[in-house]
Amino acid sequence: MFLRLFLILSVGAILALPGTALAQGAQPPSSQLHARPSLPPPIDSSLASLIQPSALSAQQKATAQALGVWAGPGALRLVVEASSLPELPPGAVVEASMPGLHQVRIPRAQVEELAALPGVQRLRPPLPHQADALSEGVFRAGAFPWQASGWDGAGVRVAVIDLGFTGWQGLVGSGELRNVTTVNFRGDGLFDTTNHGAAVAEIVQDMAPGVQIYLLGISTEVELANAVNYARNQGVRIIVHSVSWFNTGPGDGTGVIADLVRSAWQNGILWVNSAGNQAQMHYRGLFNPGPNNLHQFASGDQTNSVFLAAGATICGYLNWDSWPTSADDYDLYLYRNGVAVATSTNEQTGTQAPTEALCYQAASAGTYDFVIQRYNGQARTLQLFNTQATLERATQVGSIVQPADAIETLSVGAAFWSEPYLLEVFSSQGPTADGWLKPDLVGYDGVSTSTYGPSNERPYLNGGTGFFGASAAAPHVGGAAALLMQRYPGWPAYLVRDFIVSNAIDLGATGPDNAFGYGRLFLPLSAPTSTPTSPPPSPTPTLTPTRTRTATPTPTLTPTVTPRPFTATPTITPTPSSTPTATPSMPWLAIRPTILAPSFLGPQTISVQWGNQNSAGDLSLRLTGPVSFAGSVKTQATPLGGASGHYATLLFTEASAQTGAAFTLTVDTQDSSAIQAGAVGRNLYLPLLWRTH
Ligand SMILES: [Ca+2]
Ligand SMILES: [Ca+2]
Ligand SMILES: [Ca+2]
Repeated sequence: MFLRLFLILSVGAILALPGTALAQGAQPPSSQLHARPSLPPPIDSSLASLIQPSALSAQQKATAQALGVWAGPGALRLVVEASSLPELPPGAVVEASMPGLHQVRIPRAQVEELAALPGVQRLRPPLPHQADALSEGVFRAGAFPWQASGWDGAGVRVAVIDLGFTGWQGLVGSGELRNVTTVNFRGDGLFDTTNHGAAVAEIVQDMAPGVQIYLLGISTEVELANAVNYARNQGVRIIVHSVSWFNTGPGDGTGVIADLVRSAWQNGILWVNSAGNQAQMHYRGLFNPGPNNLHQFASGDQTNSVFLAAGATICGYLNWDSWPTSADDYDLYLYRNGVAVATSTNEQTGTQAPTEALCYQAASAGTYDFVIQRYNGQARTLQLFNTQATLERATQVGSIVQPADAIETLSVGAAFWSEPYLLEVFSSQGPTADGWLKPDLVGYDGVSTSTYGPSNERPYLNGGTGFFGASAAAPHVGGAAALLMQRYPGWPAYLVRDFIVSNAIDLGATGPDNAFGYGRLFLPLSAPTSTPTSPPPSPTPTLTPTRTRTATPTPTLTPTVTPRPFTATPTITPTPSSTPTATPSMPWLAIRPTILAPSFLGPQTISVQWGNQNSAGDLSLRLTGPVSFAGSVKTQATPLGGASGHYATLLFTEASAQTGAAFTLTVDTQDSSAIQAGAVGRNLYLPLLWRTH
């Protein structure tokens, strides 16, 4: 009741403003210098030049549009203030009403007649508003020149798969969202559990206003799988999933969620995922036994503490590196003042996943302590995520979430949208558990949306407002991909991905790094001079270890911003059409680097992967620079053996090598060639040159 009263008062205050407000510092207008238009008293003066019967000039039309009253050359759309609406002049139409206010479309020549009717208190434009809350990232990403050139993603289908879309109808009504199809895959039927997905979708359409957008609601991995199937059958080419999953795999691109990414990739879909906001809410370390078999997060410290507000709900997710099933048994506890307030003590006897998970709502404000105990088994590398608070001992390295760890995923970290594009402190970082570069690049956050409000141009740590998190960054990249798919309709997903990654603008440490990936999103308008460089990530199932789980872990997920309670009932509008996209069949060849941070002192594993190759002949590798294969040789050759596959070998830095010395690795098959540049003591670069013979 109080809220309703407040809203009424607020509207009243806004209604009173136009007649009384004066810009600070402005001088009051002089009636002697500016004659007032002679209008019937109910008519707002801004309408004076628009209600004459002759044709409007271009300038007057623009004025009418800016006022929000344009309803075609001969008519205006006005708000009538009247307790009850009298019988209207011929040609006038009531479009909508609420108590005391009526929206009317009326021929311009009849406005004065309407104003003279009994009971009409005022005729005016709608209250001032701006149609689009446009993400600042659209400019930073270079998308405006694309849009101006006609590349707006038209014809490209993009699915935002998220936990909820509260407010999406309003966004359609205000034009923030267009060409929308909604389908809810949630078993609970709720579509409005959070407005997170609506904000994500807004950014996709800021970047690519012409796309056809699918809002697909999910809350479990089963529903996610259904949503991905649906998207594939609809001919969706881009999935934007700003959701972090935990305890679904070891962080090496395997697991149930990564498998969904892979199946989408094999069907030609580019999957753009937020890297996660976990950099300060992640710990990784080898089990170091202390008293009572408790893990020592540091020498003598068996607690990893967080501060919680009263009523805050925290979840902790522990896993260790004995996937997919484990006989090593660890348990997770949350303590308060030496007393366990939440526990997760599942048995791991060889057939269960190596995971524990607990959630707890803090009864009082204060310090809470995560504690990990080894119940049984070997020392393992432990990984602990939480959803709520900065850890006393956080590990930024490797804080990437799932499925952003999969090579097929285009994984997007968060940089603030304004120069100098600082990495957000919470933006999850690579490498993956098996050492690959992640994220692939960073997008923009802290941006304005209708859903989360405008940016105040401050970063998160400085009281920023707007849409923060990797969740905001990912849809900038998804929208960028749509622009490319429209402009280059023949490009398979991996070429689109490659263009985006190879045109990112480097940030942070020189070259690709595990904080910014390849840098920040930017789309140069100039067409590429040749087929884009560098290879696709591996789409071949042979690269994925076969997993035979006897127990299914329970994945848990959180949106990467805090959800809000749902406020309305869901609406479902499925669309039946279907144009699946073919799987790319071009021959490809990729060199996967091990991430050699902080310095490349060798030996280091290099992996070569290929697909769609003529299987005859050899895979040939050769090196230049102060780097050798085993036996101090510069070349290797091995039979390819199949149309797809992979091969791994070791690189050694020669004793004479100077830090920074350049080297290259070239790999050839009959069909393809890949060249990788690197420098001793620095991270390797993903392949920079690639061609198909
Ligand atoms: Ca501690
Ligand atoms: Ca256990
Ligand atoms: Ca960099």
